[in-house]
Amino acid sequence: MAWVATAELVAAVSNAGGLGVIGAGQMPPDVLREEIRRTKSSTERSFGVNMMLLHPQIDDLFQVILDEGVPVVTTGAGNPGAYVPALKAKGIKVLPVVPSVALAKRMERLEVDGLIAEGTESGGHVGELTTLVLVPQVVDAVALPVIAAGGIADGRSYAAVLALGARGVQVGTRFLCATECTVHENYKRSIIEAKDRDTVVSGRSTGHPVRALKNKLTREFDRLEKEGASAEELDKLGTGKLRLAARDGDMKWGSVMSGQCAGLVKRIQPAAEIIRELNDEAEAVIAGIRSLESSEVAPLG
Ligand code: TUI
Repeated sequence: MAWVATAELVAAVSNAGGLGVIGAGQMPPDVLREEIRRTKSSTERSFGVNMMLLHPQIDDLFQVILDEGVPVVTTGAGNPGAYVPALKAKGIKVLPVVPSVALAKRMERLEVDGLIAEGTESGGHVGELTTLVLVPQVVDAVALPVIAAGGIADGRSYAAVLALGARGVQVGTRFLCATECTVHENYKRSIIEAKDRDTVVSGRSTGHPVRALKNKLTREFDRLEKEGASAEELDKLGTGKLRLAARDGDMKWGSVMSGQCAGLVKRIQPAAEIIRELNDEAEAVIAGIRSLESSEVAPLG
């Protein structure tokens, strides 16, 4: 997300063996150009940029991507069909986020390189289906590699989505609490203190539902939605609110976007340590399941 996945975090993730992804979100084009350049100066490794397709200057942002020669582009909050040919012509790998099988199939016809199947557990802009049901249906529907997203914060959920057929994971909320993540410390503390039911989805009536930690802003959203406020009014209330939370640390009126897995995030730690823990835990979980097969309590006999 913009103001969250900035060059510092992206370079740290890529340097630790992951694929760091800059969140272009609501960034102006010149700020995105600067983030890409800052990332390139901090890592020799591959990295990506996530393009939020509702951005009012989305054409200009894609021009920045083409000019700067980014290795990987992921897209969110819409259908990136119009931009895929130009990206592919430049040799840029394209991985759209899909919330449904229908969009997954449409993307496969455009010959994208892979898909990110993102369940509604995730933070920010969300679809309807859970990761548990979305990932296997997308895996069955396409021949592309599928990355799972939404609700993945530890080695158990990582192993679980591998079982569903995913080839990798996209992790958001846990990296909010990476040492290198530049969000305000209030944001990190709110994630660490969050419990299982502390997120809510606002703005369903606008067509752009967003999951965030419950606060005064989400309650005001609820109130206005119940009163039948227009999509314009609601969009206006949401504008600039992620920045307010991430940069200014306003946990009351900022949009503290977070996945439902915030309750699993316990501490601030370096990105490299998060990646190591995820890998080690997933391996241990998979080994544990294998050992169950030969034990007396094997569920399948
Ligand atoms: O995009 C995200 N997460 C985000 S975007 C964001 S900033 C924002 N600003 C204003 C309004 C809303 C959000 C914060 N977090 N995740 C990827 C994602 N994409 N989740 C769901 C989708 C999605 C939804 C519908 C992708 C495609 C889609 O297609 C509809 C269609 O055209 O078929």
